[in-house]
Amino acid sequence: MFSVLCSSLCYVLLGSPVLVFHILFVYLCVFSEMLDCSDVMASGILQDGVYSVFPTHDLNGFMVYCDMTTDGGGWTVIQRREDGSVNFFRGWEAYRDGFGTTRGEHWLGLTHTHTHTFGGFELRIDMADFDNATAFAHYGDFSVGRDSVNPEEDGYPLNVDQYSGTAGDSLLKHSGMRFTTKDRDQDQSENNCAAYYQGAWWYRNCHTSNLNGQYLRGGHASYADGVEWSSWTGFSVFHVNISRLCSKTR
Ligand SMILES: [Ca+2]
Repeated sequence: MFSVLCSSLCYVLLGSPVLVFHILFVYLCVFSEMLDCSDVMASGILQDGVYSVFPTHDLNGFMVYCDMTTDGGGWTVIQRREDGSVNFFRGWEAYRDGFGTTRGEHWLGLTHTHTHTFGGFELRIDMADFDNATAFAHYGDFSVGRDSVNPEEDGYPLNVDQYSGTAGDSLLKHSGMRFTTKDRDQDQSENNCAAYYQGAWWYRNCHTSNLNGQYLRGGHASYADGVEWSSWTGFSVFHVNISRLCSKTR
């Protein structure tokens, strides 16, 4: 009875029940697309891999690597270093748009990370050294450019809070900072921290972590310009072999 009534009403309002069906179908399709890896997991997909996600503020969507096994799964990988195969010493446009390969070393990109972490997200950073020792840092609150009307103009500022983990905190001092690359200095140093420390990060003056720094393959004599997480690695004794930043809906 309801469907008959609805069809009649729709027909009167819009002139064609076919058009109504079409609108309803499109609506369901748009809203059944996955917002992030948590959403992919909630749909019953439990395998690590590359999936399309469509965050609320990015209806075109993009491909991400989802980790469905670590710490409950549902993690979207934002950054991965593991073998030094990809050059991370790049400029603003590369860090804004992303680079590398989703299944290997890559940076998801500041724009995608911004749209993807728009609601309440958490951040997990997993690291390993060259002796296969591992450590992690978890932040219960994470976003990039959350309060920005124009996030690129604002420099995609980082927000992190609520640390826990085994690696120690090396990121809270970067909270509130804008992103600096070798060709866009937005840090609080008189130098360009990205050029000085061979990376790209939410530098202050300059850093306690530098996970986009040079892949130096072990110990290094140079100061703080490798893949660094100072509360775990120090700055020059050895550097991080594997690093991975992941985010998940809170
Ligand atoms: Ca500066």
